[in-house]
Amino acid sequence: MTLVRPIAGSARDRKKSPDLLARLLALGRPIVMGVLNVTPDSFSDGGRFLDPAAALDQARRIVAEGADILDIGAESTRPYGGPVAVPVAEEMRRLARVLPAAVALGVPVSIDTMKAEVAAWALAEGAAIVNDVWGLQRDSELARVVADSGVPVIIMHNRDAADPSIDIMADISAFFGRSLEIALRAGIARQNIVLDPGIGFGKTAEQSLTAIARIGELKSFGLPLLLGASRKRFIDKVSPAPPDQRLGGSIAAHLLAVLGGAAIIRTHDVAETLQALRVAAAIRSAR
Ligand code: HH2
Repeated sequence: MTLVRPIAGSARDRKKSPDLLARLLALGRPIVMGVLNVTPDSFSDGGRFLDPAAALDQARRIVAEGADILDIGAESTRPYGGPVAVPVAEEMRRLARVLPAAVALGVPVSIDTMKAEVAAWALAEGAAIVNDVWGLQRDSELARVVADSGVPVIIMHNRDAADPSIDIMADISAFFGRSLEIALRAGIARQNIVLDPGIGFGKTAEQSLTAIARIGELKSFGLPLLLGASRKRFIDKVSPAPPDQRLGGSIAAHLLAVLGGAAIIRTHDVAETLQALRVAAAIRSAR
């Protein structure tokens, strides 16, 4: 099987919906992105969905539960362990076993990768969004791949190491400024950019809490905001629990993020998150 295909004739030619992000945001409610990790080592579900049949079952479940976007990652970003680099061919091998069938489920698929080659291949296979946990700052080719295919991109804040002494909101803003310069210079349309403060990435637990509490300040960029607090370690710091028992904390964080201005929520627990969002919206409109 050839895993690496040239971009010409595939990603460029395949029809991408130029207004995908606008259409999602026009739903007028928070957008829910369900997480599928086809990895052996993800911090909360590593190994559970490495088997293609289990991965597809989970993809179907995420879609059936009502996710607006299916986010598939084949390399753990390992927010708490330092990334174990996965070679391009291995990342694509893991994805190849699930991506076509996942795309066929009919929900836009975002590809969680920091590598241009993987992104180009996944876009050619039908992925519709690129989710880069290094905000286009790790692989210098990734911005061009995104620009050429005209798809939305999620720019997430990240740091090599947490530094408790810094002003995390200033650091996030400066990082977004650099990423936006890279994106716009490469020709990515502003209306295709989503910003994400990167909960748990290069941040202390306190800084993750701050980033959620002050997410509203990031509205000054005039771009939609995404937040992914699902099962993350800051929850354990506040209320000790292993990753698979952090649903309550995840939902609390996501509701507050939406109140603060987040438009998209990235979660492992789609049904519960949607229920919480719906109830919160109903209560707000009953005032
Ligand atoms: N978090 C993780 C991975 N990708 N992408 C965005 N945009 N925002 C996030 O907060 C984010 C992300 C980490 O979570 P998970 O995918 O469950 O773990 P792992 O990277 O270990 O597979």
